[in-house]
Amino acid sequence: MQIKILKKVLAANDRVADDSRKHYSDNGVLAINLMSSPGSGKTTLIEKTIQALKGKKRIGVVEGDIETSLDADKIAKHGVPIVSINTGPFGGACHLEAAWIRQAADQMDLKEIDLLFVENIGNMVCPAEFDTGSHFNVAVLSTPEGEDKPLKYPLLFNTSQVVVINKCDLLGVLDLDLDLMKENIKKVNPKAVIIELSTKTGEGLDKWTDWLLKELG
Ligand SMILES: Nc1nc2c(ncn2[C@@H]2O[C@H](COP(=O)(O)OP(=O)(O)OP(=O)(O)O)[C@@H](O)[C@H]2O)c(=O)[nH]1
Ligand SMILES: [Mg+2]
Repeated sequence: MQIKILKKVLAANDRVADDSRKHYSDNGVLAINLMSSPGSGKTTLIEKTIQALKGKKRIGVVEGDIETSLDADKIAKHGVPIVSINTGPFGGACHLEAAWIRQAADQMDLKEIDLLFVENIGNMVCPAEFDTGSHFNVAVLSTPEGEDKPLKYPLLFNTSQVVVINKCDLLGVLDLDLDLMKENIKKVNPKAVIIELSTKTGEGLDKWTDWLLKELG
């Protein structure tokens, strides 16, 4: 019975997601869903991308968090359209559904943006189960999290077209085997585009913005 209900929820979400994807495309918006464990650097990556693409591309953000407007406040300082979704008052869901994101996006003038970032709720499990209606899923994996995470949380990595390895500035002080981390990503998703960067130093950020600009056309 529970399985049947979950299947229904996912099927309903998939329908909204497909409709939203078309809606974003029709309005000339590329939607990117960022997923990761808490603290890998999703918000920082969005902030640095806004700064890097200033004057070139117009960015809007849907910020997902269980509680607080802390991330939304950080993004708002950059003067871009931002709508925050807190799931705490509605049972504290650990993921975002396509319909909630669509409601948030509908509060923006989509004609005024080129790129919509969705920052999903920080965890490596639930967000990967729900199609958000975005065009691309991006997993952010930071170096201190360890080489094994792609193997332990495969769904996140095989539903993501891009994996950003963040906090590469820390490689010198960690015992991380970066080659093994990349091997493990490829094991669960051979087609994944892997981008190594540090939002702190800015190294590698151009590879990320180049990928975005290519997809934006
Ligand atoms: N050293 C280093 N620190 C970083 C880097 N990127 C982000 N951080 C730091 O990591 C911490 C968490 O970054 P956030 O951007 O808040 O992470 P998040 O994924 O948005 O976290 P949640 O929204 O809680 O899931 C902050 O203190 C950032 O300053 C990086 O490339 N190098
Ligand atoms: Mg964040």
